[in-house]
Amino acid sequence: MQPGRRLCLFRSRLCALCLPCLCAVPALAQGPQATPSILAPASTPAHEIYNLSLFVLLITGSIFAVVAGLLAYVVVRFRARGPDAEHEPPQIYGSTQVELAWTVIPVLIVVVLFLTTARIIFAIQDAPEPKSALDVTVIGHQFWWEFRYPKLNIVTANELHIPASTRGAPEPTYLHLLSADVDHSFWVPQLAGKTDLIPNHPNEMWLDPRAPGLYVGQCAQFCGVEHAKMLIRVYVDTPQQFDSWAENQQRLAVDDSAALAGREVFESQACVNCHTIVGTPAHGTFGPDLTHLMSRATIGAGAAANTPENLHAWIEDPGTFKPGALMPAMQLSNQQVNELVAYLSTLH
Ligand code: HEC
Ligand SMILES: [Cu+2]
Repeated sequence: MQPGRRLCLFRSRLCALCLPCLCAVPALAQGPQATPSILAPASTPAHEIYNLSLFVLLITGSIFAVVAGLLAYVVVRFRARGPDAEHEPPQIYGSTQVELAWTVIPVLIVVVLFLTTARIIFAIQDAPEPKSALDVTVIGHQFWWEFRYPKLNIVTANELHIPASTRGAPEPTYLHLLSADVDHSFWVPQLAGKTDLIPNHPNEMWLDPRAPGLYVGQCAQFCGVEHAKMLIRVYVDTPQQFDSWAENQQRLAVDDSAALAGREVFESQACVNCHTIVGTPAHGTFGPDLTHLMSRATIGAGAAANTPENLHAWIEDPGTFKPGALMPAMQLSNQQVNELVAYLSTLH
């Protein structure tokens, strides 16, 4: 069965049982606004987690209300007052009924929470990958994301493009999570829970957002000094937008003779050891693929906007934006940096 369907069935059963009002809330909160909020789910796994957390909140909130209510009642009702303030109240010991009640009821509550949670975890983890799914390999690096689309022959960084899924034509994206160095964690709260990227231990997760737009997230596992600047941008495109994006990514790098000077600087420096520009001798894989650098809104995994001024400052010294970044300041002359920026600016 298709994953979205199975989860929906489960959800509708849950709703019919006990959550008729709560299920309406995420629908209202849904939307393409870029927020790292867990309260605005926009993809099936995120919806499931959101509904589960409301269910847990409902139960624990009721326990709190009952306990705090009884406590308040007892404090007020039996406060010391009048003539018998001096006397101790009657002491009661060993009530089997009370003991049983406060053992059995919490056990039942914990069992219900456990089963509901386990059921949602399995429903998300075991969802079979449909044929229409898009596969993306996500590789965590200190301190940026590499995205590979093996079926489409695309490699990019930090900004993930995926097609919007529709009820009629579900197009979930399956992420295969790997790491090039240390532990990282992929977390876009509106789309799914966190999943770690662990060296030598491939993990998986999937997303099926329906509303096109930008969704933001970040690395959620401390991975080194620049961990906080390891941001993720997920662009959910309409099918047409996605196709034209993919088509552009599959092209070789633009070869603009006006930027020849910059290209020569790039190819004569160590840049080529760390960066790939498809269609040129640059085949490095230590840093982000720069073939279509201009198709990205940010540089340095969200550390700065992708503008000529920021590119200039970045090449002069990446530490301006990201002090622990693993790209060295290349000690180039101002003219060389200007030429490099002119070249990189042609890489659409
Ligand atoms: C030792 C390897 C290394 C060398 C040499 C190197 N870079 Fe980088 N570069 C990186 C890494 C790693 C990153 C990602 C840093 C981060 O985001 O934390 C990066 C990021 C970049 C970015 C931002 C890309 C993006 O999408 O975020 C640009 C632009 C860039 N490098 C240009 C250059 C240029 C131009 C040169 C040569 C003058 C160069 N790099 C030399 C490793 C290198
Ligand atoms: Cu990280």
